Amino acid sequence: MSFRNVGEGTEIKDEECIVSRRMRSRGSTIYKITDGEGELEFESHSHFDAGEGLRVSGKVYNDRGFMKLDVSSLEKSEEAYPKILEKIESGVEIKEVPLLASGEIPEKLKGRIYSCARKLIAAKKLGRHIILRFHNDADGIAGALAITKIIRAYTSQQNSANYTVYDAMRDIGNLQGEKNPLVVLLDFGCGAESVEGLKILKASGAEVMIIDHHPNEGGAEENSHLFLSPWAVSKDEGASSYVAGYLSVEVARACGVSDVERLAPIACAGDKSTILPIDEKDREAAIVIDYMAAYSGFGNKLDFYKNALENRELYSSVLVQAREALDRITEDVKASMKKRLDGPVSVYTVDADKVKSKDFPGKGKITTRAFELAGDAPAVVLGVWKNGLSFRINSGAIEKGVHANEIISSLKEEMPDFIEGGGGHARAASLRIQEGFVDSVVGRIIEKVKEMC
Ligand SMILES: [Mn+2]
Repeated sequence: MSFRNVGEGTEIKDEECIVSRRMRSRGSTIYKITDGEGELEFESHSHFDAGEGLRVSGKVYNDRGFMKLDVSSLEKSEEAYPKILEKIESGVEIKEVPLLASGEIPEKLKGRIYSCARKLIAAKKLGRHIILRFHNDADGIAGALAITKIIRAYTSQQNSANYTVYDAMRDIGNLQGEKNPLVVLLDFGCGAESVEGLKILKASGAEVMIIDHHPNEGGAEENSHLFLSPWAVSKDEGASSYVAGYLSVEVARACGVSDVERLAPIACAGDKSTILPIDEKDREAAIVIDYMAAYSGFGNKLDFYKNALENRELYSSVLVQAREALDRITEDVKASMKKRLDGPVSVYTVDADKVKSKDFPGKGKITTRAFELAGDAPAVVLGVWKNGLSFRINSGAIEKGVHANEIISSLKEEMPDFIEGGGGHARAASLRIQEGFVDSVVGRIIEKVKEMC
């Protein structure tokens, strides 16, 4: 007997269900239970967790308009949870609106977008405990703003592109006692350095959703339950341009969330993607978010950004500061920029340590400024500092086969003693290098570019 069709006096016999909510009331607790189709309530002095699977029998009665169950028998059931979750997810109605971006990749991603939408709506219905970790830039933050229009989650800013073992341990610690939690990683988690952390997180029993556009260096799909990434359906170097914030907006739209579209071009502006038309307002919002993210620590909650986008005075003040900071570095960037290779693909370096900047713009943005100054001819721009470097590669060089992620993986093999880590996209990526060895790595990159074209 489905919970949906019950009336007063209906007998329920050994039905599997999940506790979707717990409410205290007059000395006892009211539990809301769902069988995936309908809901009932029962009162009990015993303790059950939200997300717990049960097998119940009893008789339905009407308590001032609420259908309640007078329980005659009740036992915990491990098998109930996956079955009912599946039932709820497949019953979620998806809003099939045309995607914002056109092309083969988003079309191929539709199924994955809908699966994420189903997962999130069902999680909301079941009151699942959700952790949402988002990358600390305009793309990750715009994406998180879109996802939190669907669900309520414990949000946490991730100031690194990798999901480390340390991150996994912290999440598992925070998830102690939560039944069937869901962890969403947004705009990070696809790098080779995330694999170990992901394996541990998944082994803990948490369900893992990754929404990311960084090249999948292996392990992200196998070590998650839902993987929304352009790299799942394409090997094309341009796949990265379907940024995480854009994908999140599509998930929110499939859930029927309105007023979320605006976040997609902001994410694109932040990550320099051209899959959607971008106007000045989007660029401004991306700068404001990036500036705030650079000055805010790990674990920052999302409301901070939401408020800034809604508070005009704060918004314009941050915008002025951010623009001034970006303008201020231009002279320093010009002065410390050198052409290191003149050829079919040129290589420039800029010494980011010689550019006066505190936390914003960071090393990546300093490299981007140099990249903008390098012109349109095929070029690789390397921002270098004492223990790392950042790549920016333009379309001309990409067409000639120079891809940062490929250079990085071969460097990791050739120079494992100096290269401490790194990764990224074909056009933008970064490396951590042992202090004192940056020059030799730059020398090797220049040789590689020479060999490639
Ligand atoms: Mn991104």
